[in-house]
Amino acid sequence: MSAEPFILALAGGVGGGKLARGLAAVLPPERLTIAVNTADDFVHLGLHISPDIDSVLYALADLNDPERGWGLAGETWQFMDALERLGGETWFRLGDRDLATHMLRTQELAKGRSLSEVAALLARRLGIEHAVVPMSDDPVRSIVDTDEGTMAFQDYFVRRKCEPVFRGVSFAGADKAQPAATFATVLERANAVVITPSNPFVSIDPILAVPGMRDTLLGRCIPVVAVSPVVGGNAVKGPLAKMMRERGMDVSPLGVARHYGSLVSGWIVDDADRALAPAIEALGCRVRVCNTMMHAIEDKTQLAREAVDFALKFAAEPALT
Ligand code: FO1
Repeated sequence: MSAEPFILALAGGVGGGKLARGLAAVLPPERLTIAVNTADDFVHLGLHISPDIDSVLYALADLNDPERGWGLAGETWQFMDALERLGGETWFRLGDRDLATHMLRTQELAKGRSLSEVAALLARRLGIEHAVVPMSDDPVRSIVDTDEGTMAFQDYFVRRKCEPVFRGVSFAGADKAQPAATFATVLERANAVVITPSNPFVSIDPILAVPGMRDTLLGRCIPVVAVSPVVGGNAVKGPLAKMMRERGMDVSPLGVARHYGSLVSGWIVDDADRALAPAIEALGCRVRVCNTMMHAIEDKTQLAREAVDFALKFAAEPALT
């Protein structure tokens, strides 16, 4: 392991942004790249929306709204109110300040720039030095399979508030997508990968569905450390717990570990799930138990330190027999 290890982080929405912020606090730009899910993207009201890219950018710029988990702090909704009055679609909330991001992205894409170039432009303009790269510059879209049939991701996640019974998700366009150039380069250079505590089904699996991603990760034989997005077993609220229950999975770090299989070599689980460590180790993974709840920046930074330290120790120790 080089003295200056290079970390590749895989991130989705809310949980991804929090740990990305922590990683950016402990690693300089030359030692960290964050690859982000784009399968939540969609064109809405004529604007290209990239929710997970924006969640990560806003988190890195300390502009995100911590209560909502998405969009900007101090946001106003005049545009939405005016659109409502005109009978327009307001189920997907676009704040007045957030609108600027979508407008700029849509304009740049219309000029022929790639998602990667737009992400880099926005990062630069927001004063972010760390590299935030889309998983692909080609369109990949999560199509959610439910008891009511298939639906586009934002229709399931936002318009229907995840009410339909979750049956699975496919990734339209993944078979023809290429990893974004920067992502492919970083994948070859990284000394370790950190999978942030994002939704496995709709934030991390789309990244892994990009052709060659999973094989490259496995082939590189580098530590892949993941922070469990589930804490405290069934006590977990929110869409992920419901999705896991509807897939008949244990709503626990063990259930998530089984989902990722041999791709992840090291799990970080919360103190609340310490009792599950042996069962996860029995899958052939190493386990580190610590606080994984991220509220203040100190939590994000401490968890990032744990993840990087765990990944680097890994590389130092012989693989599990
Ligand atoms: N999530 C919601 O639950 N309701 C919304 O109205 C909503 C609007 C929105 C606008 C911009 C953006 O970047 C994200 C937004 N999100 C909203 C979150 C988004 O659906 C999720 O962050 C991801 O797609 C899943 O991680």
